[in-house]
Amino acid sequence: MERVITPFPSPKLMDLPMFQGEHKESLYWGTYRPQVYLGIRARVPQSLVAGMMWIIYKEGTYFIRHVCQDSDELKRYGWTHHNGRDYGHQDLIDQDMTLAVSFLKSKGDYSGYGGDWVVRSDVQMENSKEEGKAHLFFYIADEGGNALNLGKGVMGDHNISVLASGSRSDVGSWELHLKSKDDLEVHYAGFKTPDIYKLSDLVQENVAAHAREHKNLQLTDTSDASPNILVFQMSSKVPFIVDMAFVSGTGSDSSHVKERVSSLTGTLLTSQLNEKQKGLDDKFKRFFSTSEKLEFESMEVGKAAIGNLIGGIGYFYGQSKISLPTTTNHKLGDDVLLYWPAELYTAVPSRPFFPRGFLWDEGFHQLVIRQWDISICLDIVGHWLDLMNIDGWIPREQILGAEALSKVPAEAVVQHPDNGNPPALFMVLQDLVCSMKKKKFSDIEEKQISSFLERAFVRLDAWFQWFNTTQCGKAESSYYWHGRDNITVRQLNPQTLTSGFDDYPRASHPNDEERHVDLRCWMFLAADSMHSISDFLKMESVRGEEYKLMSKVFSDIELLNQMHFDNAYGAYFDFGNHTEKVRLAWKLVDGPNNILSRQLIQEVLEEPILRFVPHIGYVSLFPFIWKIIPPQSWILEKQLDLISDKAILWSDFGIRSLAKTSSLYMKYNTEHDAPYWRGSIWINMNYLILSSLHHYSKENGPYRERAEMIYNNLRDNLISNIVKNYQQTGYFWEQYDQETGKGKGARVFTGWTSLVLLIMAESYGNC
Ligand code: 6A9
Repeated sequence: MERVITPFPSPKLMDLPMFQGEHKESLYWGTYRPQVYLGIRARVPQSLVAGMMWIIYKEGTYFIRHVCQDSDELKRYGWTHHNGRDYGHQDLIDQDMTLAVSFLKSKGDYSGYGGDWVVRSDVQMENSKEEGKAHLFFYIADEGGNALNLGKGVMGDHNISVLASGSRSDVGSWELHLKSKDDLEVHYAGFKTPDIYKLSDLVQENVAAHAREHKNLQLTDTSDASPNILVFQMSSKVPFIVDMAFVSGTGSDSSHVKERVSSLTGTLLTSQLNEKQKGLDDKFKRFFSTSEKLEFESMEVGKAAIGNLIGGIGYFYGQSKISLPTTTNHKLGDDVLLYWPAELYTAVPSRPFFPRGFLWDEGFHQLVIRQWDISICLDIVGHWLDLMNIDGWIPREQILGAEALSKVPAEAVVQHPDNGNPPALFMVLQDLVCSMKKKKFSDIEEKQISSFLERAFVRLDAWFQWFNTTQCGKAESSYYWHGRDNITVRQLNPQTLTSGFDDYPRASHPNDEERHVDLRCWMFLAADSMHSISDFLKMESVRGEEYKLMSKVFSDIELLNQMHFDNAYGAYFDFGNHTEKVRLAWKLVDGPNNILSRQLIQEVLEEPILRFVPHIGYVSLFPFIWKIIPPQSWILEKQLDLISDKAILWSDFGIRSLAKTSSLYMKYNTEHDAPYWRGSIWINMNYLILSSLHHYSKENGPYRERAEMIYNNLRDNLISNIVKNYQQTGYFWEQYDQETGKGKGARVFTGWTSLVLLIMAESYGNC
């Protein structure tokens, strides 16, 4: 077998006892399909999956809603509340229809493995159309292809509520029940197909075919034998409420089913939901003692931030596509390998745009999640570390399974084993060690975290070594993100996707002389974390000592300054083969079949030389961000100058990714690639900058007060702008415009933008 697809040969974290038994069962079912507006599944490769659709009437046409799509233009949706375990609430506002959806899980004496769950949908409409009718669809599908049985409740008889039933090896016999006080018309269709992700189209076609003949919206049964998907349509005058209850383990003691269903639905459900909601609010108050300064509205936005991040957690299963390393000889078309089939439980950056795992994003997500539920945090980090191959590499973007694949353009699917991505998970691990030292965890939690770290150690060590050997630079203790394109003439400045900062300007002419200051600082974080972990675990190993030394080297200010500090600017820079005199110009270029075409081509007006790359922005703040600069140093003052200067990095809405003074500020990288990390405000980096300002505002020194003042202003700016955008648009955004404060890029970006909650709570994990 090729090395790149060989798993790291040490016991898996997910096999630890702490992740078995009750823990595993308690997280079995969940809203683990963030890619659809409502999707439920179990954390198992071939699960039973459930989900919801509805029909909306817009500009003379009917549309089926199912997969989260920005083009659906919902006014608002997302989990305003979710505890990651047994309760969630989401409001979806589509045209004049409001769908309030609650999810609740409960494990009773007679439940099968993983317990029972219910989805309540409460449908309201402002101005009724088509006689005020609404159409909801609820489906249940077996990924394993097992046939499902139709229940008698499809006839709409309120006394018989079972819609579907079946049996599986994991949960035993199960039944899906529908309960509603309202007068519902129920229709159904069964389908047999392994491509569950194509269900929107199947339902759309089915309904449309019927509508053409009969002029009404109604699902018609297909003649598929032994269907593995059953779709139920419930139509009624609005307003109406539907409870869909899933009970398992029904085979052994069917006499209790009726009772169980009624305790999960109707008024009994209402009171359970109220109780859960109250429990969640209480926990929120206990966990995030946000300062009194905050208004009630901001708190609600903070709650939605964590609700969405946690409600967006997904479970994925599949095989990544990996390209063979460039050193291997291979035939064309032979160059893509499949990683081993793997499970991933992870939060996601954005449900409509990027509903899948991203390595460095996850480090930021876990800063929030670890405060809410440490077991969920460790479970997620464990899944990620188990994705490591024998070389210590973890693929950056996880596109697992047909459903995930269907959302990504072919050219973006393949992961390259030479490509890194910041080891941001160390931020969480270091934070955990630090909190343990301060005795912030219970004894049981501390035991679990310790055994987690003990087992993780070899993997983390290998991860560090992967960076240390594959991403090192020519000069001693220098590093650079390998894999930049040094042939292309199409980009103004060749991208560095690996760094996470995509188009942030680096040396104009990539070569092996490059030194990237952000990566060197990530190495510091990694070495420093490894040192604290080995120290905490009292490992008398040589490795521990080595990490201590390395972290000293990486934080040696003299050495750092020699390699990255530009005295003239008073700033830290990348180093490399560079010229500032590069632009894009239209040129006639020879294309296929000797056809000339006009294209935007990079034009270099001056020979590049080895020098500092003079762009001030997020990358140049890394030594400040990791608190390497001594509090007494004049360099700290310089950093504060750069940060607080309106003509450079400061804006009323947060710190810009790239200085206004940079030659590439807000520049397109190609004709179509708009600036991304070339000016706009990103919340993950603003959080780290705040964290550092907070640190320096507590350290004695000549700049303490100034740091404090900047800290307070920046924090206020960030909170008020994110809250304002949330209130105006109903969404969290991927970035915020540095001139207007307006959210931009992907909306429903509930990944690292949710750090706004920690900003509100002034929680920076500084030890
Ligand atoms: C390409 C698009 C319909 C870009 O948040 C995830 C990442 C960050 O890790 C990275 O730092 N985002 C940032 O620069 C989004 C990346 C999306 C790439 C997907 C295919 C198809 O989507």
